[in-house]
Amino acid sequence: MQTIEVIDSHTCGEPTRLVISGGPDLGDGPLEARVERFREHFDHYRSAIVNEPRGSDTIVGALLCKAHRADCQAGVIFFNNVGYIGMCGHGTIGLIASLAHRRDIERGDIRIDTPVGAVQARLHADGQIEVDNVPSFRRAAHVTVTVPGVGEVTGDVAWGGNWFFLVTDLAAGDRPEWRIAAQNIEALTDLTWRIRQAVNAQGFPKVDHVEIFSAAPSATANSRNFVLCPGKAYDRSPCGTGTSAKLACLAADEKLAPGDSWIQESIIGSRFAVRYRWLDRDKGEIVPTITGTAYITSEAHLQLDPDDPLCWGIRA
Ligand code: PYC
Repeated sequence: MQTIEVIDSHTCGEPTRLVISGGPDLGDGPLEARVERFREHFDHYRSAIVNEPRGSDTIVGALLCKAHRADCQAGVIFFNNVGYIGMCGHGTIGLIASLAHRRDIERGDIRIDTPVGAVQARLHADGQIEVDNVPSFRRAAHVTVTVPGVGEVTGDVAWGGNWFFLVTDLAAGDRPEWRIAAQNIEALTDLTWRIRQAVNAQGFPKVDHVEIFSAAPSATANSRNFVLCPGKAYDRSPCGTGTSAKLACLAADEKLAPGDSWIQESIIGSRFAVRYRWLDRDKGEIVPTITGTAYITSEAHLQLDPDDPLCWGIRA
């Protein structure tokens, strides 16, 4: 019987399953090469760890690895129900909380290697975790796509560690079912899935997350969002990489000054506080900082029984 040691946590409601030991041996080298090895030769581990019957469509897996970059103390590869993602904001907060829970790290700074760059995390005494994300930028502004059954939708394409299409307030017209509210999750999932297909077909094949924004119901947050992840699950958290992409757009439009706080609320009402600094103003590149908290939900040893016909998970 093979076992995989994991720590489960949630960040603003979005789960992370950190693999401590028993995961695939991806060898050494840059993390971008190791994630390709994972995809090509060990994808059954991804499915065993996050898919049913041990997991669910919502769980983001995080394989703890040795760093390749000399200035990093640890490395991580993130994955979900359908594949691999570059960076993950809620997942990094979950990783730090889990390492602190194991007493592997103390309060202070830790630099983490990922397949899309290094990120700097800080664990504070009150449990708050800050993550300086990878450089983020807007690739294209005001892109209009024709979405079957919906009509024309205009949004921005931006990078925040993953590729996003960001749309503001589709319910402003006469479509109350697209209001960003928990009772509309099914309609919002269908809408954002259609938008993603249209965006992919109409010039941006790499976009794998779609994010819709509106004003927040309370004056204590700047915005509420609904984020569709690549495997059709919605993000319960405000999405760290998505909010980084949003900050890049706000910075480019001069709607938020460097250092000013932005409170991003998720569809379930959970929140990240975020800010940015310019990295290269001419190129529109910012460094976003995401602040949030994660809670440990379990420590477990996943059992991989060779007699179990669903040992490697139910694959879509
Ligand atoms: O927090 O960056 C994030 C994220 C990506 C997918 C789910 N959460």
